[in-house]
Amino acid sequence: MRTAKRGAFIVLEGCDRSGKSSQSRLLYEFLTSNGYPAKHMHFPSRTTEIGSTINSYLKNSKELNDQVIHLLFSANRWEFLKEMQNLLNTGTTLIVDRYSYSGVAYSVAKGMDFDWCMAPEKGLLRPDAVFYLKAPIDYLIQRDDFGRERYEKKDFQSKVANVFDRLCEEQTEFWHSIDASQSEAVVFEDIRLKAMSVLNKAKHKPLCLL
Ligand code: Z5A
Ligand code: MG
Repeated sequence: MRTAKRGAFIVLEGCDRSGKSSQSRLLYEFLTSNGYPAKHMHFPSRTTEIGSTINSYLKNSKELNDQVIHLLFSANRWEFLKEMQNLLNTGTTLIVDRYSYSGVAYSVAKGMDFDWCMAPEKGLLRPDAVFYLKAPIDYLIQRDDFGRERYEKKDFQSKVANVFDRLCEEQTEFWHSIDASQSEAVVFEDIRLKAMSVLNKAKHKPLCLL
């Protein structure tokens, strides 16, 4: 893979309502307004055929077994692999709202095997950094709109948080835990500083695979 001045691959992960979409948007806007080529992406991408099936499942209008929906979430990321690779290799930084780790966390929280859940992610791009937005579930469930979709239940979210905690503890070289209970501006300042360091380091590093 090319190594010259590529863009950085930054992922935001965390439980529902932890602020991933708000913070990834702020980071994207900060980068583009300061002259850094960047693209903001979100998984699941509900725009493809696979994404539309995932949307129906999340909105409780379609039933699928746990293995099938797990593989569809993964397939949805595979749909974008080439595009992501091309963008990174031509110098665009990707700010991605949820990725493979959400895939693993939500399925493992249902009781599925960790290694089985990780297997279909193998061969996708590995992020340069994962910003894990962490806050107590009791606090997050008070934020707007919690409870509308399938997984938005307190006990389930606590199980999801346990998996994210485990991933963060095991992958300290590129996971960064961020205190998401602070104000939006304080959280963003933390993310912005960390992101700039990631951008500088990623420039000359080869892209790695999961
Ligand atoms: N899922 C899966 O199972 N497998 C997979 O592989 C993938 C996903 C990729 C949909 O995801 C579901 O898909 C999700 C996981 C599963 N589970 N559920 N349900 P989604 O990303 O489409 O979900 P979403 O509804 O767009 O986002 P979210 O995670 O629920 O929220 P968020 O993006 O983390 O938060 P936000 O939208 O930025 O903020 C939420 C609210 O809090 C909003 O009113 C903000 O103004 C407020 N907020 C944000 N930050 C703050 C601070 N710092 N202080 C106070 N208030 C704040
Ligand atoms: Mg969101």
